[in-house]
Amino acid sequence: MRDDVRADTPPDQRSLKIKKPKKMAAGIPAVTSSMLHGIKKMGLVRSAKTLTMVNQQNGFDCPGCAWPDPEHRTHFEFCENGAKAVADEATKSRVTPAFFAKHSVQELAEQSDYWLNKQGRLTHPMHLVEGSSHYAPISWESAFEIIAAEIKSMEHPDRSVFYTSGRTSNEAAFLYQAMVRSIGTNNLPDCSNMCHESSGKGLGPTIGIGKGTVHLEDFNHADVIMVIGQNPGTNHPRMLTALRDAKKKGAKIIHINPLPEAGLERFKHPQDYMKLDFSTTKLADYHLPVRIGGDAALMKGFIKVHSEYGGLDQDFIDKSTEGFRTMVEQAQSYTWPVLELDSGIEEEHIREVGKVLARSKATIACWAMGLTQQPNGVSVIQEIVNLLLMGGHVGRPGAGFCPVRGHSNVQGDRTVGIWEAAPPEFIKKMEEGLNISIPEEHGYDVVNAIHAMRKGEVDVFFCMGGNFISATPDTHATAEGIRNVGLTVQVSTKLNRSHLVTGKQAIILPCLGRTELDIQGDTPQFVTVENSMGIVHQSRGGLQPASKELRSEPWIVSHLASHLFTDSPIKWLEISGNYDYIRDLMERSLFGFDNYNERVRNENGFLLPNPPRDSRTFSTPSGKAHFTTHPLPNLAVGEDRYIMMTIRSHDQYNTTIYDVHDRYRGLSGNRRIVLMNALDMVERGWKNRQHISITSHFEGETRHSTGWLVVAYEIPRKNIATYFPEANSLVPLNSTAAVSNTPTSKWIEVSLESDKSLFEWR
Ligand SMILES: Nc1nc2c(c(=O)[nH]1)N[C@H]1C(S)=C(S)[C@@H](COP(=O)(O)OP(=O)(O)OC[C@H]3O[C@@H](n4cnc5c(=O)[nH]c(N)nc54)[C@H](O)[C@@H]3O)O[C@H]1N2
Ligand SMILES: Nc1nc2c(c(=O)[nH]1)N[C@H]1C(S)=C(S)[C@@H](COP(=O)(O)OP(=O)(O)OC[C@H]3O[C@@H](n4cnc5c(=O)[nH]c(N)nc54)[C@H](O)[C@@H]3O)O[C@H]1N2
Ligand SMILES: [Mo]
Repeated sequence: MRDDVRADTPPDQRSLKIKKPKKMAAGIPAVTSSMLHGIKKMGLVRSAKTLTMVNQQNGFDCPGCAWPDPEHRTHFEFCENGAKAVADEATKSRVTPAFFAKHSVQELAEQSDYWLNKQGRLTHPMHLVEGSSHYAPISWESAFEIIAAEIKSMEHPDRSVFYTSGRTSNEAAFLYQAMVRSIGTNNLPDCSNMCHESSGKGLGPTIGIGKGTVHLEDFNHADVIMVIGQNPGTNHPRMLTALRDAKKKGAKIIHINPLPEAGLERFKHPQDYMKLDFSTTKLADYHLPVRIGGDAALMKGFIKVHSEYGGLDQDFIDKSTEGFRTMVEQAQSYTWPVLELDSGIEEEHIREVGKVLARSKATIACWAMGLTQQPNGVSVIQEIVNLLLMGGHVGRPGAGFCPVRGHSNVQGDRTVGIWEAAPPEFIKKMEEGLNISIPEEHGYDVVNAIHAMRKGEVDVFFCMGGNFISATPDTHATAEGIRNVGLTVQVSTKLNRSHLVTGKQAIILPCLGRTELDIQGDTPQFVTVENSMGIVHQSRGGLQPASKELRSEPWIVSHLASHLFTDSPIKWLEISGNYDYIRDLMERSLFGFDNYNERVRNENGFLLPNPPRDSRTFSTPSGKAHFTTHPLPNLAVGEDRYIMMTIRSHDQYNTTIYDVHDRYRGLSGNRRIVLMNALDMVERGWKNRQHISITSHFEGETRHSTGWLVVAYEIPRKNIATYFPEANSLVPLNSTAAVSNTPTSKWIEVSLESDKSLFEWR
C-alpha cells in the first residue's frame, strides 16, 4: 500500500550507487559543487551576485547554519552547503496559483520531498477550503480575516498553537511572540524543542546560562577541541576552517562519533586551492567510534583518569563549584569492563585520550545532535560539564562549551521570546515592555503540541516557517493530530509536506526569504540575527523578491495582529513600517538589548552578556557552577534488536532535500537506505542492496516501515543509521529525552526483517 503521508523515492535497487566514503571534505569539488548548484538554480549572473553578498557586512546572514563569521570577512566566507541553501531560496522556479490549479493536494502528497522542494518559490497566499481538493488563491486581507475570526471564536487562547522554525529574524520572532502572548497563551513550540533543547536544559542549571561560552577567537587559543556527536563537514562546513586554523596553532582534535565523518578525517580549504597550497590537513588526531548512546560511559572514563593524569584545577573547584566529590566518587565506582562495554571503546584508548584531556591547558567541547537527541541528552551534556569543570575549562581563553546550533537564528529566536517555558523574570520584563499581561502557565513544546492536537484540543495551528509534519517524530501519529485541527496556517518560502497534510482548512502565506530586499514604506529594512556564539548582527537582503505578492514576516505578524486586537498597547502597523521601532520595543522588553539600534549598527554587531565567559561567574542560585551526578543510561536491548540513529545526508537541509546524494559518504541515487556493520550483515546473510523492512519498538508498541535497502558501512556493531525525515515514521512520539522532552531521533530500538514484498509498496 502506498503511504499517503510519507511518499518517498521508490526503493529502486538500481538507482543506488555505492562508492568508497570520502576521507576529505571541501576543496575543489566543494567549490564546483556549490557553483553548479547556484548556476543550475539561479542562473549565472544572479548566482555570482548572490554568492558575493553572503555574510558580508552589507549583505545577508547565510541561511545555512548558525556558525559565526570571522571578524574580517572575505568573499569566500560561505561554504558549499551555505551556497546550496542560498541557491535553493534564490531559485528561478515558481509555485504559482496555476500550479495549484493543476495539481490536487492528494497528487502533490504523493510526490517526494525532493520533488516538492524543486518546484520553487511560493508566490501567492493560497487557501484550501474545507472539503476542497485544490488550493485556490486568496487575498492577504481575506486570509487575515479568516485567521483572526478562527482565533477569536476559540473557547480558550490555549486552543491555538504557534510554531517557529529557526530562520525567523529577531524582529519577526519578537513581534510574533508578542502577538501570541497578547492572545493569552504561551503555546510557542519551536524547532529547538527537537534540536538543542537538551543543551539549554543541561547548561542552565550547571553553569547558569543555557548557551555556549566560547568565541570564535577561542579556537585559536585551545589546546584540545572535542567534536562530539556532530558532522561539521556537512552541517557546519565553515567550522572546519576554525578547526584547521586551531590545528595549525597546535591544537589536538578529538572526534567522538560512531561514524568516521569525512570533514574530520581530512580537510582542504577551498581558498587554499586558490593559493595553490595543495596539502590537506588531517583534522582529527583521535577518532573514538563510540556506540550510539555510549558517550556518558566514555565521559565517566575520562573523569576517572582525570586526576590520575594531573588534570584538576583544585583552586577553581574549591572556589567556584559545588558537588565535585560526590560526582567523582560516583564515576570511580564504575568498573572498566562496564565502561568499555557501554562506550564501545577500550580502556587503553580511553586512557590515551583521557591523558591528552587532563594535560590540556584549555579545552573546548563542541557537540550537536548526536548527544541532544539521546534519551539521556541532558545528563550526557552535564557529564561534559563535569569533565570541563574539573580542569577549570570555562571562562578562560581557548576553553569552554560550544553547543553548535542548527538553524541560522534558532538561538536568537529563543533570546527574543520564542520559548514555551520562559522563566518568570523574563515574562515580567516582557509584560512591562509591551504593557500587556501574560499568563504564568507554560505552553506546549513540540511533542505536547502533537498530543494536544491528537486529543482534539487545538483549533488553530500556525507555523512561522519550518515543515512540522516532516520534522516531527511519528509521522503518522502527527498527521492524525494535524488533521484534527480546524485551521492550519503556514508562513513559508517553499512548498513542503506541511502544506499537504493539513487541518480542515489551510492557508499558505508566502514570505520573503533572507536573500531578498525588504522595503517598508520607501525604505529598505534590515533585520538582526544571533549566531551560535551570542553575537547579534544585521542581515540585509539584496535580491528582487520572488513575487510581488510576498510579504516580510514582521509585516505578516503585525497585519494579523491588527486584525486580532482592536485596542492594543502595541502599535502593530506603525512599528512594522520601520524595523527600528520594533528594535526600540525589544530594548524595553528584553534583558541585554540596551541601545539596540545603535549597537547593532556596529560593523560586527555586538555580544550578548555571558557571565561564565565574561567574568567566570555563574548565575545559579548558589552563584557556583555545579557538578552533577548521573547513573549511566541503560543501553541494553534484546538479542535481535539494533539501535538506529536518523541523520542528515550531505545534500539536504533538514526536511529540504537538495538532491538524492550523500557525497562524503559515497552514496547516491536513493535515500531509503540503512547503513549497517558488515559483520552484522554477514550474520544475517545479507549483501549490499538487501531489501528489508524496519520495525521500531517502544513500550510494547511497534511501528513498521517497508522499502529499505541495506548498505555496508563503518559503523559500530548493532548500530544502524537511516536518513531524516524518511525514517521519522519510526520515531515513537513518547520516546523523548528526560527533562528536555526532545524526541530521541538518535536512539530508536528496531528489528530488521528481510522483506521482498516492497514491490507492492511501489
Ligand atoms: N547542510 C546542512 N547543514 C545543516 C543542516 C542540514 O540539514 N544540512 N541542519 C542544521 C540543523 S537544524 C542542525 S541541528 C545541525 C545538525 O548538525 P549535526 O548534529 O552534525 O547533524 P546530524 O546529521 O543529525 O548528525 C549528528 C551526528 O551525530 C552522530 N551521532 C549519532 N548518535 C551519536 C551518539 O550516540 N554519540 C555520538 N558521539 N555521536 C552520535 C552521527 O553519526 C552524526 O555524525 O546542522 C545544521 N546545518
Ligand atoms: N528523525 C529526525 N528528526 C529531526 C531531526 C533529526 O536529526 N532526526 N532533527 C530535528 C532538528 S535538529 C530540527 S532543527 C528540526 C527542523 O525542523 P523545521 O525547522 O520545522 O524544518 P526545516 O526543514 O528546516 O523547514 C524547512 C521549510 O522552512 C521554510 N522556510 C525556509 N526559509 C524560510 C524563511 O526564511 N521564512 C519562513 N517563514 N519559512 C522558511 C520552507 O518552506 C521550507 O520548506 O527537525 C528535527 N527533526
Ligand atoms: Mo536543528
